[in-house]
Amino acid sequence: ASEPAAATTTKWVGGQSQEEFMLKDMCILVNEADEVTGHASKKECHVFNEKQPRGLLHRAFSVFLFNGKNELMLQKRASSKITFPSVWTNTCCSHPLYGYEPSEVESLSNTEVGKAPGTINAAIRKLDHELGIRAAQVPAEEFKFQTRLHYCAKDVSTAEDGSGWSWGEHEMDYILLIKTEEPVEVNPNPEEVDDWKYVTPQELRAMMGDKDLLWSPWFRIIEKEFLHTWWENLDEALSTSKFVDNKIHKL
Ligand code: DMA
Ligand code: MN
Repeated sequence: ASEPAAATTTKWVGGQSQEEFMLKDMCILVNEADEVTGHASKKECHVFNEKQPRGLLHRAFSVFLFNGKNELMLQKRASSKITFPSVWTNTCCSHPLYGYEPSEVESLSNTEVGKAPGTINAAIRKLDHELGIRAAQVPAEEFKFQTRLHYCAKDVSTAEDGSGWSWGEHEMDYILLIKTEEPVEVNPNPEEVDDWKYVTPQELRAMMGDKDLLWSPWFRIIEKEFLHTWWENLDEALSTSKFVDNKIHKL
């Protein structure tokens, strides 16, 4: 057994099963105002059962990474993921965790609009772990926080076995945009990612119309409610705070 991959790893770290992450990752519990109330294992947070039919509300982040041509990088989650396997989604999603250096607990910056230091540190760590994107290619100052989404979704693929429990998500999701003018080198971690690709808005709409492809519930919400406004105005969304809000969108 070893510690979860640190932000300094060059590529993915093999031999760490998804089960280990479920027990070791300490997610940040929050209330509906996004105030920290404690922490709990990734497993405890994501179990939906009679005792906690909506799991435990915890902090998360969703990165939308664009290349110099304003194409969005999508990932297809690995079939070995315990929650929401084999679905297409945004570039990278995960949770800010307790016990990491640099700290992942800080919420929105008090001094700078569009900065969310804790989740940005977590995003840099996970872009490396999931996609092998080096920290040097995604510096903290290039990320732009846009808004928070509070949503809950049961993983229906794990709900149909009659056991009375399933996996699910109940999150306070920080949405982060980043554009890299230099092409990023991608080395996907096969324990996390089955496929990835860059798409234009037209290509995304065509993919979402393909009945054979599955999509994460959080990506569907973000795509419907927010994504295209930011994408159509990407340089403005990144360089100004026109689209940033401190609200919590419950959807
Ligand atoms: C959780 O992502 C976060 C969101 C926004 C769904 P995940 O299941 O990919 O987390 P991890 O990468 O830590 O398994
Ligand atoms: Mn989660």
